[in-house]
Amino acid sequence: MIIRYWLAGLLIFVIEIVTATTPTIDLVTIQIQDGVELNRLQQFASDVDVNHSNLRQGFVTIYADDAEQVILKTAGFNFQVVIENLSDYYAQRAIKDKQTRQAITNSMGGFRTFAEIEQTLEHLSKNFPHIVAKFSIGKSFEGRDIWAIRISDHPDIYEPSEPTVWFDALHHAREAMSGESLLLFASWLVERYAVDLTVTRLINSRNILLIPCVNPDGYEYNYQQHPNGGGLWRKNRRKHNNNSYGVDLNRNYSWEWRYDSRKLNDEVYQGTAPFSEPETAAIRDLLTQQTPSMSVSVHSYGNEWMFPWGYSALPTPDDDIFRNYATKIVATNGYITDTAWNLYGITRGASDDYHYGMYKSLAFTVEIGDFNDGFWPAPTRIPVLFDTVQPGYSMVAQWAGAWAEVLTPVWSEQQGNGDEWFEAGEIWNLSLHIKNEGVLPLDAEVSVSSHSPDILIEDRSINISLEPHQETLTSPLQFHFADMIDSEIPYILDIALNYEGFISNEPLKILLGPPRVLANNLATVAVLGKVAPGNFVCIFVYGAAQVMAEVFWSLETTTAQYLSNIEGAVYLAGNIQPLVKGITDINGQLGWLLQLPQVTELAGKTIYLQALLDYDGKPSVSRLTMVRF
Ligand code: 0X9
Ligand code: CA
Ligand code: ZN
Repeated sequence: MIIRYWLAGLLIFVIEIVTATTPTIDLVTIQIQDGVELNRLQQFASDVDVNHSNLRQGFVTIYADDAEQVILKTAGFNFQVVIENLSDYYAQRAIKDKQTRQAITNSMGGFRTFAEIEQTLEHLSKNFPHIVAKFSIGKSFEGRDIWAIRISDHPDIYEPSEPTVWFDALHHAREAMSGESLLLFASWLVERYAVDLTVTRLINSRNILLIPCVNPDGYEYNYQQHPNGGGLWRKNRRKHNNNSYGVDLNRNYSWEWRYDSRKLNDEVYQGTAPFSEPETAAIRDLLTQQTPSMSVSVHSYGNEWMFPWGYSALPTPDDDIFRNYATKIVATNGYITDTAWNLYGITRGASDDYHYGMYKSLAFTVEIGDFNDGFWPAPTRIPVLFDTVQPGYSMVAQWAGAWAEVLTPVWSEQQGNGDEWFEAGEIWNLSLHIKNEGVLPLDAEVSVSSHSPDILIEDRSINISLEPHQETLTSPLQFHFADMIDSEIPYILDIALNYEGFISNEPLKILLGPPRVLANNLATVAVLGKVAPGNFVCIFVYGAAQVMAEVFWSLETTTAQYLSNIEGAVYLAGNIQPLVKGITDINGQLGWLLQLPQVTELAGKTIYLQALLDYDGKPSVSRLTMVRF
């Protein structure tokens, strides 16, 4: 039973007795002019839930009930209620959002309940037993299982010879997108096994450990209080003897942990001792057994990708390495990156400091989503937010061992006309520029092969040994281009990378002959009809009359990386067969009715179309046309 004081409009104190429900919480912003005011707020609000992520814009957000708002108002803070009853707001938003889209099946405002998380893990391990195993790493305070899955070949055993990459989420019960992102990542990986060579290499050569819900009690508590999503409980559910609850699990790790006389009901209460909580103790024990080389702890929200330290302003000895990796990751999603200290001020006892301090595991903490997403993003945002972190998760998994990255190739002409274009009869040398992006040494055998009799490549494999972060230019391989070859045709060669017992291929695209000049009669490609999986659309080419035209396509992801591929997009591997081919009619048109592939994954993706035209034997390319699914 909670007794709550309430200041009514008539200036009368009414004592309201509320049984078994928590007071409703509003989202409040407070303008902060300077450090003095921030300190004053922190004193007043030592047990109020303050989020600092907007401090740079001159305000903080507070999750405060009425009683707390009265205190703040009395103290003269310039505050504004932005959203009344935030839990309700989140739940209503989810319902509204759901009505505009049918695809959402998870019941807690679009997110999985704890029971649904258990089901998902069960299904993954039943449907993909050769690469997924589920196990409990220990029990929560209230006795729930803290589940983990390992995605690897031989998933039922821990293979110490393979590097471990660690992902965990939901230290904080209300950060719904964190756990969801790991479950989506698990599906993303297993669906690509034996389909995508890079993902297959990853699964075969790593222990990929996922712990989607570190705090099942807090998560379940939110479900009981707010079954449609929107719950705002953060900590675990340890019962203190004064009838308040919870320890902040991300303050309970032992690295530079300090007792700092926080109140029991403080949102960041650190516990009586490091690892006083069964949830963090379970993580600690798993870490000693299956120590990762890299880890990601997922939270929300803030669009941030941070790294240690959180307890100190000093840079870690590996600051350069952290920054290099993080910079590559945020190039894919536009998140902010820095040390936890620089982004959040001092935080002691957080998981990333422990992973790194104790084991030198390169540990990141991610805050998914922006201020509008909040703790319970609208369901339609779930796939979008997943796309912001999936490339980063994949990169971390790649870098956790040895990882060969093929950089821009270096060509030099040995015999030919001296210009920079590959032409019939010429001989060229290719040196591959390869970098070990991973944290473990790389020993690889590299070779290049051609599927075309027009390109003969010296048949030799090259051995390379690279320390972490080291790069090399291989000794040159010789290329002969046949005397009689069709110019203007894109050739896709294979770079085979053989290491850690697995061969993966990367495409190397080359174009023979000087680049085509855009003709005066520039052609365009148009798409008529609704671009959606399974739909029929008309593809038209408009150019000059009686011109030979072929339309090529390429599919790119929505991440920022696609920009680098636009140029030459028609030449991507797998897309070298034209989609439409023919001769434009007397009006300069060529049309085709086409059924788009029935793949839901295309939703939100962009397809590029480009026509290759032949004006009296002079080839040219059309403008690039973008169509969005
Ligand atoms: O306070 C936290 O635990 C994290 N923010 S959250 O809003 N998700 O609660 C930030 C932790 C920053 N410190 C470290 N990463 N060490
Ligand atoms: Ca394995
Ligand atoms: Zn958090």
